[in-house]
Amino acid sequence: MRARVYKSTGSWYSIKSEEGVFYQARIKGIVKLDNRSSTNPIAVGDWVEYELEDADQKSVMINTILDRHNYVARQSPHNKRQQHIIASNLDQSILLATLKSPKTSQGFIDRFLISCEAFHIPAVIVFNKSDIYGEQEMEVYETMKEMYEAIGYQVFLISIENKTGLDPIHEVIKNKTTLVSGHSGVGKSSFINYLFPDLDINTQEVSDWSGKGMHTTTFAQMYDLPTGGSVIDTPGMRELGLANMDKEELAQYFPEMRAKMHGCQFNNCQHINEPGCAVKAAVEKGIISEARFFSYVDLWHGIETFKY
Ligand SMILES: Nc1nc2c(ncn2[C@@H]2O[C@H](COP(=O)(O)OP(=O)(O)O)[C@@H](O)[C@H]2O)c(=O)[nH]1
Ligand SMILES: [Mg+2]
Ligand SMILES: [Zn+2]
Repeated sequence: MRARVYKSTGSWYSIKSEEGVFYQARIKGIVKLDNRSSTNPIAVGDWVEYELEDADQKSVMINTILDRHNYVARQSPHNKRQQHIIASNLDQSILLATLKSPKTSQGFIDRFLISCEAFHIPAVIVFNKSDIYGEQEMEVYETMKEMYEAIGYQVFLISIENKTGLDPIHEVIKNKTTLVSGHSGVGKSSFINYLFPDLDINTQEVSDWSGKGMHTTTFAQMYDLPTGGSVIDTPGMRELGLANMDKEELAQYFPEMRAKMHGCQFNNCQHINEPGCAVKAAVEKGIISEARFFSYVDLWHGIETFKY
């Protein structure tokens, strides 16, 4: 019997069967693991096979993980070679960004887009908090919109506070599995609360019971939309990692560079200093945005050349 994973705490999983029934499930002894370098065997979004262990259906066991179409992962903080799968089987990822309180940098947006390209997940950029944007922020927004749309990304402007700009977002997420990401403070929880008002998720950080520290859950969770489709909330996630990316592959994840690099004189051109570089020629002609190219150069220098 097949089900999809809606929540994973590492020790138990909330799964929804194809008949629409939710179960709390555990992993049976040996589960086929196709991703051995991962710290977590089962992630939100996974399709699994399960069995009911006893007649009263209290004990549900997952025995197989079906192949993932795609997934997003971040590097394990404990072991650089291991990755932690955040979510799988995604149709797209929405990056919530803001141009004020807090300001999302272009570098952050580009790193996110590159990760999505590397994970084969279409990305959508949604700028929130339009209600507090002045003339200057609106100019930045227009520039960014033009720049990202020119290379194939959808860009939207919303205010969750004022409930403006949200109709196109409903169209974008309808009947799809969407991962929501973004910096802390951009309105992810507010967005989830807007979509699912019955959930009453806390906005901002909440103190834990001891009152000593700030506690936020880091478990990703999937919610079904009334219009069809589902949304995955990842409370603890700041950014997707560029884990294990080689310098040589980086340019591939810039769609506008990908479109030009076949014209470079050297087929191993890194588009930094090489003669006959079609990418740099396109930057000089204004066909490729200079700001995006600077992001590339920055990231390229940041990737360690040392390989395991
Ligand atoms: N002005 C304004 N504030 C917003 C908007 N959306 C969310 N906020 C506020 O931004 C703060 C952070 O929101 P939250 O949803 O907790 O962000 P998260 O950290 O991404 O989950 C809260 O005080 C929200 O009320 C918006 O559209 N406009
Ligand atoms: Mg939040
Ligand atoms: Zn080149």
